[in-house]
Amino acid sequence: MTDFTTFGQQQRPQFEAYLEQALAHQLEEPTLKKAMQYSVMAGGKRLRPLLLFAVLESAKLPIDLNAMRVAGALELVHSYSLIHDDLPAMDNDDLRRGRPTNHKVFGEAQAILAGDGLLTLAFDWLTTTNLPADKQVQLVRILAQAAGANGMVAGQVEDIEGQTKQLRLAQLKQLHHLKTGCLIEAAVEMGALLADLNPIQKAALLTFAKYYGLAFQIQDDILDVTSTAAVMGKAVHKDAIEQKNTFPGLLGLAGAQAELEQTCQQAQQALQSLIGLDQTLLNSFLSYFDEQENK
Ligand code: GRG
Repeated sequence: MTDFTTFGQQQRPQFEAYLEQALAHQLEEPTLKKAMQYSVMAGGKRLRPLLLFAVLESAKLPIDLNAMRVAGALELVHSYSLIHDDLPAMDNDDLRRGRPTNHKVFGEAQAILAGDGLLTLAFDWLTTTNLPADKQVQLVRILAQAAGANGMVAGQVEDIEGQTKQLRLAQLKQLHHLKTGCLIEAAVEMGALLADLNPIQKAALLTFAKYYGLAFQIQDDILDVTSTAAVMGKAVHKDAIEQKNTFPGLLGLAGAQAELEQTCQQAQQALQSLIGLDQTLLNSFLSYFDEQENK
């Protein structure tokens, strides 16, 4: 039986080798190439590709070159979103994954263009697999809807607007559903499409992804509080809890932890309703949250 950690260790090297050679082979303009490679090849968990691969694995299907390219498209969009999110006009972050952010290295204009290049390249990749044309079109539509104006971009808008007002819990959940959940759901939906799953299996997987994405965000907010407390002491811990528009801010730390647990249970229940697929690997993706809590 493979668990999330082992699966990640097995899959990341070949996926990253795929990304590296595809970018090296396809990109021409040297400055843009460096800036795009800098962010895509900067590590990260590769969570969205791993989710897509795990859906294939649950259906006992091979992770072939088509799957690599489709998962690659997801990772390109994710990388673009992080580059743009870090820009001075957005979160104004200097560090990402322990390294200077893209705009700190290449300048703001090149970072914007690197993001533009990655977003566009993702759709190029989706239309250059060996899959039938109708599947390619469906993949393009799933990714465009998840990443676009009714998905991740809308989430970013709500996030920016939320900086000046207090959100209610339902609004906070909606914001995160758009900002991070949609792309996580797209990863699972694209996997389901590649695996030719039936509508009932697809619906169960999408429900799993919905709760998984939410759990991911609740945990990110909890870790912000607990890691700040660990590094800076209790006073900052209190400040971090009181941050508005976070799960600990709205529910308190214990309340956010209870919400995380309940959300993980809902994700698990969705998997239990899956018929005809091996749910063990996807289920183990939930243990990631326990592992992070105990770090
Ligand atoms: C700029 C249109 C636009 C969108 C940006 C996804 C996003 C929207 C911003 C990310 C900001 C952020 C820190 C969100 C919290 C969720 C989170 C921890 C995202 C980072 O995704 P991971 O953890 O990143 O999968 P790695 O580094 O593992 O790839």
